[in-house]
Amino acid sequence: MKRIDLAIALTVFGGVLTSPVTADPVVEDPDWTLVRTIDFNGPYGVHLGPLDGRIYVARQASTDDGLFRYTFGGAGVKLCEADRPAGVLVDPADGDVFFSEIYGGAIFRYGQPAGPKETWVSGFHTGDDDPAGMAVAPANYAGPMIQPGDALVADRGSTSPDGLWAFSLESPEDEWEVVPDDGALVEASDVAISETDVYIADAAGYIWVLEEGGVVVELVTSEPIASPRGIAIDPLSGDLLVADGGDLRVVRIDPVTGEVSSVFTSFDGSFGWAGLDVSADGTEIVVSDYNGDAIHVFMMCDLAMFPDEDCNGNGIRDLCDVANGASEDVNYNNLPDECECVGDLDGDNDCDQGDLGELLAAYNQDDGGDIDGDGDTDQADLGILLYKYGSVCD
Ligand SMILES: [Ca+2]
Ligand SMILES: [Ca+2]
Ligand SMILES: [Ca+2]
Ligand SMILES: [Ca+2]
Repeated sequence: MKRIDLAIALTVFGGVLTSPVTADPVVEDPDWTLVRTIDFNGPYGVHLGPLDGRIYVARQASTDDGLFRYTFGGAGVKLCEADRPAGVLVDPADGDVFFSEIYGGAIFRYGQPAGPKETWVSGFHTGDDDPAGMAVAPANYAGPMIQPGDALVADRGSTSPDGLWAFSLESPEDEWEVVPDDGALVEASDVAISETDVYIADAAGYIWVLEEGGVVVELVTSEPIASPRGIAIDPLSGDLLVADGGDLRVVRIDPVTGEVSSVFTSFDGSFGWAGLDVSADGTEIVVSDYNGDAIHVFMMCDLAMFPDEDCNGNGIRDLCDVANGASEDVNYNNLPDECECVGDLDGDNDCDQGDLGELLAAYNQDDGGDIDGDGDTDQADLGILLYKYGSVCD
């Protein structure tokens, strides 16, 4: 694993400040590789976009708070300002981004592709709320209390009302209480939803399972989890992945037997709320190390599992090539650039004047010159084209 030198990319595309280098966590599960560590001041909630394969992260630090987006191989951009944001969720239906702000006690939507930030749920209980981690019920959800497509948010409510709330991703100010303040939750930080169950990470040392009527029952585990702060469901095994802020590790929990095993250990600092996510295909995990000022990206890189994902023939899964910096990916499509003709908008196998003309014709108009895959033609696309200008492809 190597750290990416972001300075080069930042010079070309603009970006965000980085912070000092931290110690790397230890990978305990041989299926996984730490492919990249992003130095990032104050990462809180993290989320892997199910549609665009990008990393969404909430910054909660002393300065420059906001919602950010990183590509696996590239630099980050700040999408919008936020005031001490916590959890992040991307709507799998349309890519809209939702994030919670704990002090104001509200949820906001950042519409794709370019915003703006809008208030989505302005209040839960009367009094101080602390909405944190969120999740959306999958299309085949058949568990208690909510319907497929409904979202849940954990309301930590440290010294004030807490609970679990549902809300709609389709219409604003459409929220309803699922677990009330007088329920068993103590410091609900994050939530995950399988096809059959809702699991709540409680930083006071519990994993809860939701039942009908808004009752929660503790999941008994083979060893204590000191402080669950982030939770996600491994789509490959159905296991729970939990960021344990007490013992600074990520564990796997079999939800049937309660058996616990370590996946990653020895993180540098404590986790924020909702600081863990796994991709929809189960082969990428991101973890935000809040006090360590780092976002860690883990992937399954064994080519035996991905025989069709080695376009550059180097024996390593291409996504890992991109993330660990072995291959450039200036157009952010997670495909090594040596396998494609970046900047060739007119399809004649080069990047030259003809391509520049197409880009300028679409500039600030439509996606006709969209090279970085964010649905528009703007300065970022022009920067990539100029970077590749004059190249001829095989
Ligand atoms: Ca490869
Ligand atoms: Ca590429
Ligand atoms: Ca061309
Ligand atoms: Ca673009």
